[in-house]
Amino acid sequence: MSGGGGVLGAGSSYHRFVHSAMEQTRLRTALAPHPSQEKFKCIKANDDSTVFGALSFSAPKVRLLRSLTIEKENSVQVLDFAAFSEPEYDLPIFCANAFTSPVQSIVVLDLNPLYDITLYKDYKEKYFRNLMPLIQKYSELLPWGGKITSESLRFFSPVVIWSIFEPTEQNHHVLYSALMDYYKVWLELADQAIKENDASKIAHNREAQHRYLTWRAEKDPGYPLLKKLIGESHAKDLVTEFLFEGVNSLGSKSFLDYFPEYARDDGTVNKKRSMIGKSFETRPWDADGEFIGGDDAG
Ligand code: BLA
Repeated sequence: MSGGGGVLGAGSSYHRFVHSAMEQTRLRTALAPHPSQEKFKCIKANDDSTVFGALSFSAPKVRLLRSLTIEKENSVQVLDFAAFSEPEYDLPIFCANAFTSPVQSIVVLDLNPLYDITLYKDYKEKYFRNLMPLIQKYSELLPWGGKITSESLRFFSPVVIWSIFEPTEQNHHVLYSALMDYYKVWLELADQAIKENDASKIAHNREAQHRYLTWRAEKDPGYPLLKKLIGESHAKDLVTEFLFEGVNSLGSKSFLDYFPEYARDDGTVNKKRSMIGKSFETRPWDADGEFIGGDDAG
């Protein structure tokens, strides 16, 4: 029950996840080190008690598979693990983010859809129709975390696990199991993915991924902590060249091209995370993955 013990439990479960996820990946595909690996393998924090772990690879069909862990003994534990396909595939983005302090763990685990599934029904059919049992399995054990930055919902799927819970061994055991279940599903989808040949569809996939990277590189909730731990310029490098690598190469549109509602009168980006505010007190999808939270926004 003690907070410290819980935090240690969280750290070991994040490392165990990264280790097992890499093992599962190697069983299915050939990983090559990503160019960003060399530069970021030894990130040094401002204080000696914080340890960073960074890994990045590419593989057939996979443009970037990267993992960041941060551990500060008896204080915080962070996991940021993501996988992005090559633009020739419209695969969802594997997204596992967890921030654990002595009092709580904040978790987002999802197969982030490349396309807004309320608009792209066929995309939803293709990927999410069959995945709904995943969320039925976890929605009680890892309950909806309450109000959330409204803009974030656009990047989430109906199987998203958004949860805030006490960092106990037991809860982290469940989280580990969910992380592995979701990652194995992503690996299976990657296995089955068929290469797109239509240039306009490939361009569409590329832009959708770039829009996602642009959002997260600018508005990720982890950024203030990264700045505190390694300083502003290193944090910026980590975000643009490692965590969301591709933001400066996959497309040329700017944050404000994609998200003009953040424009200030002087043409700069509004620093607020959200223009709409937080909403969605309860899970805004039903058991069939239909969005039911529409009226709640705003
Ligand atoms: C909080 N992290 C949050 C919250 C979300 C996310 C939704 C709750 C606050 C909010 O509603 O904005 C995560 N948001 C996401 C993700 C997406 C998104 C994954 O839009 C994807 C599209 N979190 C990390 C890392 C750190 C981290 C790497 O993933 C630290 C290095 C920290 N997250 C962190 C902290 C909070 C948080 C400190 C609580 C403080 C806050 O809300 O700003």
